[in-house]
Amino acid sequence: MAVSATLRGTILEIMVDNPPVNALGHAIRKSLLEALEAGARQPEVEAIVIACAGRTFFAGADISEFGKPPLDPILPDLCNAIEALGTPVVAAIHGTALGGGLEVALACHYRVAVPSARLGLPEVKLGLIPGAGGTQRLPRLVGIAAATDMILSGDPIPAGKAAELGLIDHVAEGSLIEEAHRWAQSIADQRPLPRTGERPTAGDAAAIDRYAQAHARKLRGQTAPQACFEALRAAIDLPLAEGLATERRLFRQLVDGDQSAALRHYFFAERKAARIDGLDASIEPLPIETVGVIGAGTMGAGIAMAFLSKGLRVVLLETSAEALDRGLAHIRQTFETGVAKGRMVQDDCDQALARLSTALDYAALGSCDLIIEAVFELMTVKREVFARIDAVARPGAILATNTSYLDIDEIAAATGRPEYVVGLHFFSPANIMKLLEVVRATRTSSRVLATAMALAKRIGKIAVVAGNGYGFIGNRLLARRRSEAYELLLEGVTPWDIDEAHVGFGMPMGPFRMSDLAGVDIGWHRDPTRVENVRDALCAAGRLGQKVGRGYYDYDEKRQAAPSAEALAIIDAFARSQGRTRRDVPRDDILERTLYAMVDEGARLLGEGIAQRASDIDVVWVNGYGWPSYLGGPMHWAERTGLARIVERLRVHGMPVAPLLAEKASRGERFDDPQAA
Ligand code: 3H9
Repeated sequence: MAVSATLRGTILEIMVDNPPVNALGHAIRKSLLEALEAGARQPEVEAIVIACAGRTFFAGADISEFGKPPLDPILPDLCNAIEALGTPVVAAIHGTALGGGLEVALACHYRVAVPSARLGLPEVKLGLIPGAGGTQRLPRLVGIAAATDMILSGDPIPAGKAAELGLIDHVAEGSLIEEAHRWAQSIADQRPLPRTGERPTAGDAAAIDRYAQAHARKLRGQTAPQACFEALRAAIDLPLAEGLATERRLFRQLVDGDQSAALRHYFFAERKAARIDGLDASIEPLPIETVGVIGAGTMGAGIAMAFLSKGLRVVLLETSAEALDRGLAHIRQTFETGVAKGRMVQDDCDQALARLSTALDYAALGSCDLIIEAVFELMTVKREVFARIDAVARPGAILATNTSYLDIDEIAAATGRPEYVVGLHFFSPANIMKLLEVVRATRTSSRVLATAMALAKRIGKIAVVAGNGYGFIGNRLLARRRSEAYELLLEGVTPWDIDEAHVGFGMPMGPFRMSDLAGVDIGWHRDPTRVENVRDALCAAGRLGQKVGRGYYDYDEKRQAAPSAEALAIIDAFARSQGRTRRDVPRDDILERTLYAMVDEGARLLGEGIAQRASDIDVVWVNGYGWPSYLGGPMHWAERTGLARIVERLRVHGMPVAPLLAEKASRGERFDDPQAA
């Protein structure tokens, strides 16, 4: 039985057991309501405790039910029914009380939680507002300012903070169930029951306006935050019943909209990315405790920090003491800033630094379980480094490369153990960015792959498996977008027009601002006499990007970008040297050509088996390249746009169409369905 009721003395304990996270699907809602109503009818029941079995209290509504017709009792009705009961109800919370789970708890008359519990309303991250009373009950309990923070950020708060805010009544230091029972007993005869309707909302709309102003940039383009603001205003202005009706109306609009569909797609996509098709799930990962990192530049230091902060030991190797000192100083400063900003406690910082050792000699890597190189992106250099690692690494150690484009089979061939070689493509700054492309080379063993995935999870990364092909998943799409953007430049479109179109679409930055920031010379052959594309022309003129104050844009001392006449002249001269003539490009074509090209490239990745599934490509672009999550990632967005339309427009533009894309479009099929098993 997923919902069971046990009478202990005069307290009825309702226990819900719906693994893995006690989502409030239809069957649970129905049984829970029946159990509550039956309990309230029993004269001997003085109070009711609702608790959950397994690892967590309710993690919210069942997300997979959204987009389908709602089934009674819907969650708002269940919550209203709980609050209306004449018998006091106590929520006993452990793990996470999220979304609809917290809303059930808010509808209860009292809340008891263990210190490790976390409480939150993450609906905004799914493109929704809390839809079962959260926007009305939470502000009436904790005030408008705290409720605005919780609802708009979507981030959960710990039990201690929740107790301070009055969101929970008692922190259970001992056994949750026992303390919840005692608490229930202690309040059993208190009347009137503390119900939401009787409470005014503390605070005023100024807190909402302040939040909206402070986060305007982050919330740009999204529908759910605006609806959250409106619902919160209703909590100030309207009586409870009307506020709840406003919330329901807004929730319905959002749940049927494109943005929530995209964010829900993304939620499942991220979880599905962890699965490797055809890999035996029972394979035990290899134990990894000590990681060797070669190269202490920005990337190497970032990778070292990613491991250090999650409890692993790191041996950092460089070719000179100066380079090591620079890397060490960078690591120390980053950790100390983390402490100063409250992201890390001093003790953890000290321990992380204590787990770090440095070396100038490869022999020091001999005891490492995993060795990862972050050296210069050149095949000859990588192969030389791998041959040296191979000579010192212990048998069974994993040898990883952080290359972003190079052929890993070729790198692996420099060793005598290609089955132990894998790509671990971190994104910069590696201590912050969540994405990790795990690249499976031809001979990478299943166990090494399984170890890489497990390790990624351990250090808090979202790992996506890619096959060994130029640029893997992320950079391959990036390269395709870039080459189409270069084409547009040659036809006379300015870099700023292209950037503006992408920012208007929802990207944090356009391709040319991004190139300036990363360095226009990334991947440049460094021969100023060899000018084969726009990038070469700019580099030859010393326009290497923001670091030198000039790239596609000119930068002032405050790093403010201004369109550069000189860059435009260089592009123009290069276009003429190629015999290209300017033409009028309609604004809509900018996005069509650059983004549809990416979709086409994504379809090629699927066709070649470099990406396992379309949703993996979405996870890479949302996490690594700032594709707005509310547009679901390029492949989901393509499906919403219509694959047939994309194919038609690619043909109009005279651009190639991948066979898989043409096939899916002509059959009216999707790429794949991340909710499917
Ligand atoms: C809501 O409540 C709306 C209401 O306001 C109004 C309604 C009218 N539903 O993340 P994990 C699955 S909106 C369905 O790997 P963890 C998940 O797909 C909801 N499935 O575990 C995965 O399946 P699989 C607001 C769900 O320990 C498995 O459970 N709530 C749901 O790393 C394990 O998940 C949220 O947004 C769900 N609600 O993290 C909370 N949740 O194994 C969403 C999980 O097949 N959930 N699954 O891949 C989470 O944030 C995390 O799952 C949680 C556990 C922190 C709870």
